Amino acid sequence: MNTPVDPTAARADYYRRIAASHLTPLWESMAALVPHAPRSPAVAHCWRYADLRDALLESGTLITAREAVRRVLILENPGLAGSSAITPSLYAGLQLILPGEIAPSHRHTQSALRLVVEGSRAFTAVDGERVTMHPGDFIITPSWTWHDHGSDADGPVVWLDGLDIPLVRFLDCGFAENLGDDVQPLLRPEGDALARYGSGLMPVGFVPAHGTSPVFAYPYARTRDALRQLARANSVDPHDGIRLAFVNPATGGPAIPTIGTTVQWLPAGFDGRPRRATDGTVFHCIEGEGEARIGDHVFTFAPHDTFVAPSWQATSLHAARETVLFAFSDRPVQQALHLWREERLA
Ligand code: 1HN
Repeated sequence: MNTPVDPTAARADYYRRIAASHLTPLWESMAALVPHAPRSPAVAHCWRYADLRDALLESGTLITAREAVRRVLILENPGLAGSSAITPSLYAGLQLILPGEIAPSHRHTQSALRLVVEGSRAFTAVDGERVTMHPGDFIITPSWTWHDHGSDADGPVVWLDGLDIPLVRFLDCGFAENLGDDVQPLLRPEGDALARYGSGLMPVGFVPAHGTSPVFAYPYARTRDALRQLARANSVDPHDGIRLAFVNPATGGPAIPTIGTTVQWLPAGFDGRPRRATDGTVFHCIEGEGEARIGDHVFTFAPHDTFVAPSWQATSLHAARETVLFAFSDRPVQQALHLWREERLA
């Protein structure tokens, strides 16, 4: 009689032998590879500005913007330690610039967005045009455009950066270069892009140079006016309040091809219904205060706080006061690939 084979031991021995040839058995990992529904390694988290502001300002005593190139504290998802990512596809950070500093000009294939958090009269130059920053302004650096930052402010200026760094890393398509000079030459006066492309008008025969919105700065004053006007219409979505997407006026599509960006207004006392979607989303409170319920987590948020809702975790928003939230996600990428899903819950 042969000794019966212990299948567990035989398999373990087999896995060890094939591993030497860089082979692994699909049947051991199939369920994890093809889950029934998204099980994001990212976790819900809230970064409270009041808790981190001192540390951010302290970075200004330790390194200059020039030496750092970009003086940023990365908002790293606790579930994605070591990845510099806030969701599996997106990066976020808080950038500090002090009076008189320069963050030198460079370009990269990663797209970037800025949402100004505090301080006025810092500026960024993008592709030959400068824009002065004010709190709540939404500013875009399209893929492969020169950009540098500076500050004429008399105090610190901070903004939230969002980039598609993890996505570009995943696709192995990143390129970057330095201009060599600190600042790029300015080719147009400030305000040119907004007048030319962002006033419900468009140059006759305009041919876009790239997929990103030619309006590279969306001033908060205009955004806030639009929300103020719409708030009077009394048609508030039970899940989203009044939620508008920043768009490329040349296409009607997203302002940034790889990053969906929205602003939403919630009335005082708003008790939002939960929804979940496959695009893990970063929220930033511009005004107001409230509570975000994300999966099993509950976070209270106040102005300048940033929180993240991972893919497919039910999320509801509740406003103690009139509230404005900015948000960004990889939704345009998922939609282009026909992968995006949403569920609106009761
Ligand atoms: C970058 O260029 C900026 O231009 C901010 O402000 C953050 C993170 C990684 C790589 C490039 C900026 C960045 C970045």
